[in-house]
Amino acid sequence: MSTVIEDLVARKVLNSRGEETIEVDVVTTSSFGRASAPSGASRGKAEVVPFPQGGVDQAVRKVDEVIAPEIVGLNADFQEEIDRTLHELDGSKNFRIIGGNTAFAISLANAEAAANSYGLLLFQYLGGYVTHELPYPLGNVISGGRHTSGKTPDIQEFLVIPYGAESVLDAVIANAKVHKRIGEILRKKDKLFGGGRSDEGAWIANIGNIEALDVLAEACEEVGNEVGFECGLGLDLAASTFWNAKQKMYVYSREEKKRDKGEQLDYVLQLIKNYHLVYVEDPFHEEDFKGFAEITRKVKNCLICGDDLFVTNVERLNRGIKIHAANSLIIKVNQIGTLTDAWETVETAKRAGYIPVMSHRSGDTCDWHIAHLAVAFGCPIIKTGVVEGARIAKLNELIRIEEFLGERAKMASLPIS
Ligand code: 2PG
Ligand code: MG
Repeated sequence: MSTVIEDLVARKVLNSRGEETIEVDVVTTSSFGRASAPSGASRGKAEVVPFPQGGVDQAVRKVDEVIAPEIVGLNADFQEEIDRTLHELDGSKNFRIIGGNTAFAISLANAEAAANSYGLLLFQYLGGYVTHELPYPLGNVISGGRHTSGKTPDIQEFLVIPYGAESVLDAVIANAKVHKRIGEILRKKDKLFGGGRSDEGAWIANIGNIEALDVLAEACEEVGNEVGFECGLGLDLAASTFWNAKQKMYVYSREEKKRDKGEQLDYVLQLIKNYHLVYVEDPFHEEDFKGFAEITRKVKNCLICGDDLFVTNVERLNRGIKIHAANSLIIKVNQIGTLTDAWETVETAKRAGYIPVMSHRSGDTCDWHIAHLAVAFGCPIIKTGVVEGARIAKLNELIRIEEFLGERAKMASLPIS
């Protein structure tokens, strides 16, 4: 059989922040697959543990000494079996023994190896022949919060989603135009603006939350008029990062303002209304399921997305579904460890009418697999930045997938307008 695994090779590589991470090759009789793990800066508390004690070195050692002997000889076709084996070898509930990033890289490299063994692209192999819907790229254009330092907005990400575009290529180009336009506006506004960018390639500027939204709105409107379709506005508040549990307050240091739960709700609702936001991620801290339910009840035409809230974990998602907390969720495979786990979460989300958003991490590599996963898993949105090498790698791959699908390619439908 050409899909039998003959070798498993792990190595240390770097991510876009220059941090060490793990890359894995899965070698089958006839082909091979390679994947490397990204890493978050604003990680949810309930995420799996990225690396074992001893870091990447220890993870590589575990692959060589413990994991490879068990995986070699298995068939890459059986993704579930591979992923189950990873869980069994780890034995903990949160991958703290082998590391979630180790599991992630093996799981994904295995799927890629199987696809390559059949001469298929990953999205075709995972999604099947009928797969033809493409996601809208959602990208960060102004950074704040934990993704920056100094005098920047408290809100972590100011996002654009060109939901009126008719193709991935048009959408990706529109996002890049918005990014560029924002750079020009910031330069005009502030003579001291140095053109700095965050890990995700979004601008870092000495502005407040509202100013940043004004700049984003101006750029989206101008570019929207130029390209002839709607470029919507979004936010990732990453509210856990400025929630003070002792004081029970959201602490906006830039604004020098504190907001309790009720004030936070009013504030975000006001922003949604004033700026016609179509996407809001993590408006409350990661344990406030009720807050998510309340805001979801009160909005129309806006995705309320849970990232730190759900951490791609099906149990946490089910807890949210029960009370209608959020209507969308971030899918970061390395938050949960394996492809099988992530797929189960996506399926559960779709059954409950939640919109899954396939996502990069702030520290990422030029690994482009999430472009394939977004298409294969039927995620109508992919969140992967606008510029910067690791983001462009994924966007360019999406453009190639669109070309590959040709006439059959169709943009996904989104419940926003
Ligand atoms: C987020 C992500 C990516 P991180 O909060 O959505 O933008 O950040 O990878 O740092 O968790
Ligand atoms: Mg987030």
